Amino acid sequence: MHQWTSTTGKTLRLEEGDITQVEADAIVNAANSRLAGGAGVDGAIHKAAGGSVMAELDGIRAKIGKCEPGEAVVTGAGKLKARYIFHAVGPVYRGGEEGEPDELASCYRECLQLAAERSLKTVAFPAISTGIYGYPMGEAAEIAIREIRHFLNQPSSVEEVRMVLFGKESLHAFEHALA
Ligand code: AR6
Repeated sequence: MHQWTSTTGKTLRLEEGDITQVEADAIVNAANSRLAGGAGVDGAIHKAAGGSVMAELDGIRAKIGKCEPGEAVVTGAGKLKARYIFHAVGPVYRGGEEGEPDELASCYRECLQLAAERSLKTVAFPAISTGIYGYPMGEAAEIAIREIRHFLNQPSSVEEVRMVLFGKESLHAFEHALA
């Protein structure tokens, strides 16, 4: 299954792809607490968006210090085909019993809330924490899908959420969780 529709006609869509190429009101980044950039999707997003995004993060860092796991900060999207980037900090997986599921769920909730506060219609997520941070794909997919469905069943401006998955294996794990 690639798509799910809420009772109110809002959709969650799963697709394989590169999130830097996606057109959406907001794109979510899988960042780190220092908001310092890095490898993985974080590196790809900064490279594609250009230096304005890191310059904005420098300002945010100067104000708030670091961003805790489960939280997210907002910047513009530079050269990407989006209005905003939501930089969400996922948990580092340490076995799953040290609060990681709640922190990961919080990333999705926070970003969806940020979208609603800005009256956005479309949001695209990567599979936060499932790369360098080691979260098992199947467990992460269950959490992401549960939180997105719950959110889309409530009234808000958000009409479509896209999970942009890097590779067939991630796509299949999310399809399995959605089914
Ligand atoms: N589009 C969509 N998904 C992608 C892309 C892309 N272009 N590139 C990678 N992925 P990761 P994390 C997938 O490691 O686990 C960074 O250094 C990837 O296959 O990017 O949250 C940060 O600065 C995986 O499924 O993020 C942090 O220090 C998913 O995105 C740390 O890594 C997340 O993998 C965050 O680790």
